[in-house]
Amino acid sequence: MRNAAVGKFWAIFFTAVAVLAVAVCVVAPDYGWWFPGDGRAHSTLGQKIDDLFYLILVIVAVTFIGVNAALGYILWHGASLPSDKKALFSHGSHALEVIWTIVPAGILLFIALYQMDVWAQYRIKNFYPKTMEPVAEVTARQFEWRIRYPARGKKLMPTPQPDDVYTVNDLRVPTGHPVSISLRSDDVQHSFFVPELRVKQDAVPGLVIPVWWEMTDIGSFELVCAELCGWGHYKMKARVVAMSDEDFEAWKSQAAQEQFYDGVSTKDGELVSQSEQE
Ligand SMILES: [Cu+2]
Repeated sequence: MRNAAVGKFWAIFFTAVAVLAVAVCVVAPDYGWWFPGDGRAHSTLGQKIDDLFYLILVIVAVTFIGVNAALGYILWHGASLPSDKKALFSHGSHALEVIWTIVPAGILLFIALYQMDVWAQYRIKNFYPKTMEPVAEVTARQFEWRIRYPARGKKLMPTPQPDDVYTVNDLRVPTGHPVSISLRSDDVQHSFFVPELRVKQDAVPGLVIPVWWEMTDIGSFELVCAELCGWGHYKMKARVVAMSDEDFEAWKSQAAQEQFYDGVSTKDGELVSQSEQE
């Protein structure tokens, strides 16, 4: 015996769940629920990656709404039938099977081709920006990020130089033009992940991997390790600090001065020890 009221309740219930899911998705970008930080990508390529995400989301949403509308209709229709009416038995439909195989295959092929441009810019050297400033070498190790910068006005060399500037867990980069880092690992496999830039790259022992991006905003962004690399994996938290060109250069001078300070400095031509300064 069919109970029409119960049947209609479920029809409404399942439709309401789908409507709620769609509503949550519609407001999600405004609340920053999709993406980390304030919900915006802070790199140029990151914004293109987000566009791809939203494109796929729209395709999925249209499918979801279609499927749930059909489900709701069938539940409601079934509940409304007279209780002595027999159910219709179907062995399936060949034509339908073919359609719902070909259409998703076509959509997947479209996505695969459509995203190739962004993928190439992200990963293939020939498609990297022509003017790209190598700012630092970033070495992942258990359990921190060691960063080596060339001295102010100098180029980053593949091997350490006497006047290089070093930091730990503090990656400074200029904003508004493409920059790159050389990513290495000292021990095991790590992963360089800056969620707010949509940048993620494995650090592989023995390889020097260039990673580039272009900051769109000044600010401080979380850098984490995204590859379980040992007991202290969770500790590999650092910052990427995006600065203006002038601030970046000034910071570099300052950092070099602090690094090479030997406890004695000259003031009016005299040697002054650190304790005599304030
Ligand atoms: Cu790690």
